[in-house]
Amino acid sequence: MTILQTILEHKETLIPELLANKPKFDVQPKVRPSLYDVLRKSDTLQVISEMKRASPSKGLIAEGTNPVEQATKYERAGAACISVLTEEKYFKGSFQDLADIANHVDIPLLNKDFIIHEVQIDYAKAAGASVILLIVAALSDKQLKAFYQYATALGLDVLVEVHNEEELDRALAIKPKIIGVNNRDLKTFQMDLAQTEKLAEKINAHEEIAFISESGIWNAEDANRVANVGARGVLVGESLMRSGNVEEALQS
Ligand code: IGP
Repeated sequence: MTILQTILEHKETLIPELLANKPKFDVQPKVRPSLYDVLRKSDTLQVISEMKRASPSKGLIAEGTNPVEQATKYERAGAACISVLTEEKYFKGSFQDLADIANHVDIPLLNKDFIIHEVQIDYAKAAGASVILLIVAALSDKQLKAFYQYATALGLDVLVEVHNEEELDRALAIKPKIIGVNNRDLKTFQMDLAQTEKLAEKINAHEEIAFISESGIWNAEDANRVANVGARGVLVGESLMRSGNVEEALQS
């Protein structure tokens, strides 16, 4: 069984509880800029900075980090968007992290989780997210389309994540506005920035799509490599969580 399958099976077991309870978060309503607009309008590479305490591939990354402090640093350092992991078992995140961050920052907020049911989209919205993630490798074509429409109808932006060409073709079929190429294979954990380079041409053929590169970005060289093939943004977790100086890391 792949790690992705393991995570998805665990998720399945949590859905009944979400369905049984209405989401209740103390979040002040806020209109955030659209991530799509931010990515499309800027001519410099944008950074989506992630709050990530742990991961199945790396174990603990920054367990004791205060999410609000981290997010505030990201916002001050010029991040375009903050990504918040809400998966609890493998990434040690929570919806409470997302809600707390939502009350303290004004930029777009991405809920990073493994969505397999609409109720998770309701929770993401209630906890203050303005963007959700749909992972093509985790969904059937039918689910992908239904969840995309569901989230869009709620006024959320959707980041559609792909890792290879087959997933990209499936993503393009729903005409998404934002596509992320995950350089990490969620089935094997193998990391290769060449995935972004391989898929760039096909994505760039769709002018209206804002395309970002996710995972494994450690320095300016990595960022330039994906920017050179047309990425408008990078999604960065581990290297920013480990960096003492977020400002410097984001500016380099
Ligand atoms: C960040 P990194 O290598 O900078 O920590 O990666 C982000 O791309 C990664 O956390 C991620 C992810 C995901 C996590 C990308 N897609 C899907 C969980 C689920």
